[in-house]
Amino acid sequence: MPQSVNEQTKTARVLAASRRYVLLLCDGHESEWAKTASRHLDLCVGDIVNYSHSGSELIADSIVPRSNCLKRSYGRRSKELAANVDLLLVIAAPEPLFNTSFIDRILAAAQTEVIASALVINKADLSEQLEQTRSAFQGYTGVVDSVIELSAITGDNLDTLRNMLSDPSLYVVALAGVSGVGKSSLINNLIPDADQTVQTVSERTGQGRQTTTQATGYILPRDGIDNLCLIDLPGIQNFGLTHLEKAQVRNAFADFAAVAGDCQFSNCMHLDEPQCAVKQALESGAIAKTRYQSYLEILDEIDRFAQY
Ligand SMILES: Nc1nc2c(ncn2[C@@H]2O[C@H](COP(=O)(O)OP(=O)(O)OP(=O)(O)O)[C@@H](O)[C@H]2O)c(=O)[nH]1
Ligand SMILES: [Mg+2]
Ligand SMILES: [Zn+2]
Repeated sequence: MPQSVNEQTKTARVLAASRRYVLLLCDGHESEWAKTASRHLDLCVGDIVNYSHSGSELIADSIVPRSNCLKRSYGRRSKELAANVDLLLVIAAPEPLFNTSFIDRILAAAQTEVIASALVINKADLSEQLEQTRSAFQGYTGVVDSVIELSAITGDNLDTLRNMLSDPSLYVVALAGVSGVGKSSLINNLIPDADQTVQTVSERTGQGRQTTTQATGYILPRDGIDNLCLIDLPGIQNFGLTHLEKAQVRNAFADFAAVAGDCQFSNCMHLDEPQCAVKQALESGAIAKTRYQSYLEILDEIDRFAQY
């Protein structure tokens, strides 16, 4: 086997990225800061880079092609959130934090990039609020691969999540959710020394530690298999999708796509077309009204962006 190239170039996973520096997971366990070779090398958490040594410094030279990239956008600006994601965990919490607009948008972004997803309802210890919200999140069973309820504080049902994360086909799992749902609390529960990484990242970026402002990858050691990279994505208010085509949005709503074969027109956008199976599913309650509302809002946003 030819070894010459591999001896010079090593690859590493990006755990955190600031303008000119990236935190790399080298040799599967050591995290070290590296300088990016060029300001045009736009890296995000989850990326795999080729790196080399320059004196005492590490240099991130180039990017290994991504299998996918979770993005959001507003107008012409688009932001890459995480790359090479094997599973997206959408973290939610009972009312008043149950934000269907955010959930539907990030699920559409994931579906477009062919990223598997699960919905995790945290704060299940708040039983009264949980009861009030349960019917809303049960509407997601036809949308995501699984829906689980747990509590990062009491540890209730956390084993279900641990089992899910012990799947050896997973290398990168991203956690996303609006601010306050408990993403960092969950990561701290799964990885007791996660706090130390936060310290390293905030020293470099000069940012505070309370609310997560930078996407950060944490390493979850696993028995007998490769470590898992868990990405804590910052709480996001406006999850824009103006980088998508309308037809992509239509295809990204998995519950709509499941019935759309029965629409009269194969290219039905489920708006004013006759004999639309999605509209019928909406009327019968098989598809949640909030899902359809999110869909209309995303299409409307793309229209408004196209006009200006
Ligand atoms: N009752 C209850 N409270 C929780 C639970 N998990 C987290 N919290 C609380 O919810 C608040 C927010 O938790 P964080 O982990 O900081 O939330 P986050 O999603 O990381 O928020 P951002 O970093 O702002 O995006 C904290 O006060 C936690 O103590 C839970 O399972 N039950
Ligand atoms: Mg956080
Ligand atoms: Zn239709």
